[in-house]
Amino acid sequence: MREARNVLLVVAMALVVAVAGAADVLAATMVLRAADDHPMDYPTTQGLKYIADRVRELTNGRIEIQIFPSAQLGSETKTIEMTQFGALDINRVSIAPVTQFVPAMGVFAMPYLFRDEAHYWKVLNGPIGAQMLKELEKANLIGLAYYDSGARSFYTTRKPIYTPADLKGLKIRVQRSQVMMDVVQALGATPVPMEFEEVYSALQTGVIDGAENNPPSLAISTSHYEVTRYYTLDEHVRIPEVVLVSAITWNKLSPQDQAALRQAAQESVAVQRHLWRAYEERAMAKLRERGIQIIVPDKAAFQEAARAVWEKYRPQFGSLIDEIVSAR
Ligand code: GTR
Repeated sequence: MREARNVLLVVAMALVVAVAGAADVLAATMVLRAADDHPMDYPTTQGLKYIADRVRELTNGRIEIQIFPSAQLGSETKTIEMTQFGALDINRVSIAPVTQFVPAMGVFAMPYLFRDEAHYWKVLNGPIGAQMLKELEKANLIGLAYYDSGARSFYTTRKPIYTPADLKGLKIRVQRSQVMMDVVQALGATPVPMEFEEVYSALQTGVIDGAENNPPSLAISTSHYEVTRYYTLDEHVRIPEVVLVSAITWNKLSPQDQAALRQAAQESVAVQRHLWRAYEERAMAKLRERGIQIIVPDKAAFQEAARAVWEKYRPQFGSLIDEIVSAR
């Protein structure tokens, strides 16, 4: 009798342990939400997709990342705020709107700062890039990786732009960023800050005369090209994209899971950059096909006009501008 009771007890205990174990596994499954304002097949969103797949693999399925493309969760400004207070876990955004919350990041929006793509990656992958990611922490954001965003150039609906003088009197949409307002103003236009999602109808209805962006954003992510006639490749800024994690989410992760997320994000850079190159070519081909007039201006006059922005920001950014320029 006593033996039978003992056996029962052992079986009951084993059951309790098994159920607790299963609950443990269940409790450890975490779903993180990630946002991007581009469609699912865009290079940045595909970067997030790589992160999701790799994190699932590295954590044996304990961390599941759901991706919300096409600004489904809101504009960049709104999603950055959500990331700050933990309502969103992961967010891929342009650094321009981030400057509203982390002004130091504005150094990357200095016009004609990077000589070329090699210089850009040298800086982002070096100590300055790391220092800037650290700055994000002051705003409750963890920066995991930079993505390529090429160079931004002006596109207009009614008037071709050959020199900064042609921009005079034109209303040009800018991202929500004081630095970008200053850049576009220094180049001669009247900046109109607006979220990305509002630009198409503003171009169509003539609320603005143009905007500025890289070729894939103009020709593939959006249909802005449908209401655009001229694209002037003045390439005034090369603002990186960044993958952010909410510090609130970050602090809930074990060191191993943080490392998995970091590793996945770092690996995703090569994927994003590879796709980016193809998208730039595809975008330019599409613009030509659609009969958008592509203007290759003499950049010297644009560079000259843009100097005013460097001077304005030198007191704020200190030697950082020169350090970036001299990085080799
Ligand atoms: C794109 C960037 C988007 C968004 C957009 C804009 O280049 O990838 O995230 O910032 O520009 O102009 O709003």
